Amino acid sequence: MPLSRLVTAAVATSCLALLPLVTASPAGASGGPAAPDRPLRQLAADDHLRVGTAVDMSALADDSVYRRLTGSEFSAVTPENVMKWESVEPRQGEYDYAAADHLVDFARRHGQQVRGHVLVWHSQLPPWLTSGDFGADQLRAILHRHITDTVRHFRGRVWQWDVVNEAFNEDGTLRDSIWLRALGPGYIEDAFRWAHEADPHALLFYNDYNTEWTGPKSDAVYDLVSRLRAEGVPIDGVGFQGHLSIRYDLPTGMAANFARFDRLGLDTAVTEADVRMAVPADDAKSATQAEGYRRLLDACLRTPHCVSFTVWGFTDRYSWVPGTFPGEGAANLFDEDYRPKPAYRALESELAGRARPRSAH
Ligand code: 9MR
Repeated sequence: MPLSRLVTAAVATSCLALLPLVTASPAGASGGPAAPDRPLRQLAADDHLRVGTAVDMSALADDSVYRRLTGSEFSAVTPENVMKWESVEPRQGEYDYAAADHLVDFARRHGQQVRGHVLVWHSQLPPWLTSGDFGADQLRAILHRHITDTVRHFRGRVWQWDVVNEAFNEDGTLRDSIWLRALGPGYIEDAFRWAHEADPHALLFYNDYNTEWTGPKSDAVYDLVSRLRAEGVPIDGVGFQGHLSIRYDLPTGMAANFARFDRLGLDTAVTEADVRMAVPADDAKSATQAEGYRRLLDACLRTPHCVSFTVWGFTDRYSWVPGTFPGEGAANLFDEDYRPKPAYRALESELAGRARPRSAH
């Protein structure tokens, strides 16, 4: 994708009609924002789609408006951080699943599915593991045990697992990581086999970013999952994270890219959608952002077995973006005061305007 072309005002003006229809009171104030007419989860159900959000557990505990919208707007949740290795096994052999269990219980009470995130990743590993000076055999045993214990713990309660996350570089080569270095590329198929043994009913996903469109990275993912399918490795789906920025041209050709994975017999999902911008936001940027969200959802809805569309947080009040991209933010569906943005309205009208039939592989 070309990196430098700036968005044009033409895109911006086309969406100015999508003004927020409801107003919000600040977080925590009694009442909070009026609920939209039909929440996203209801509209998505008509299209046989789960609509999800990543959940920040501190916000869920402390902010009643956040808690209410998490339950009312979404039919799936992903723990933003609390199922990651550094959270569930901060000291070797001492598991702490309390925060993740709390979210899984919340999901059950609200009729939501859970995306388990994440089993094998190069990031957010506990220090005992990264500085442990383990040999290859030991690391293989440690990884096997982590996958087995964690998937067993949530057995029957997690719908989809991100088994392997972000294993590729932008040029399609395998990312250098503790796992690749010690175990070689075979760690990927081992991880899927071990996860399947621990919960044969969970849907097992490969998940990555900048793979929504075709290019060296998504081609590499395609080659990998084609081979895994051909070899009978238990992989069920591919997740496209969907972290976009309006600094670049919005991606095109996403539906065609998703379709080739669908044709392999795999489910697909948008797993971490957000569309960031240089702050402060203005009407033109918000309209471009809305179009970014709309395109991601459109690609999913056009793909027969795209089973869920998850946003990586839903309010600008809590977002990973400003901490990672200084000067950027405002990436979510609701602003910091829980006012729905044009992006929310774009998803709403996209969901309401479709009638996607149920489809099974
Ligand atoms: O949103 C997560 C943030 O709170 C963490 O600090 C960060 C650490 O790497 O991870 C963020 O979530 C990432 C996700 O787990 C994998 N894909 C990219 C996400 C955004 O960085």
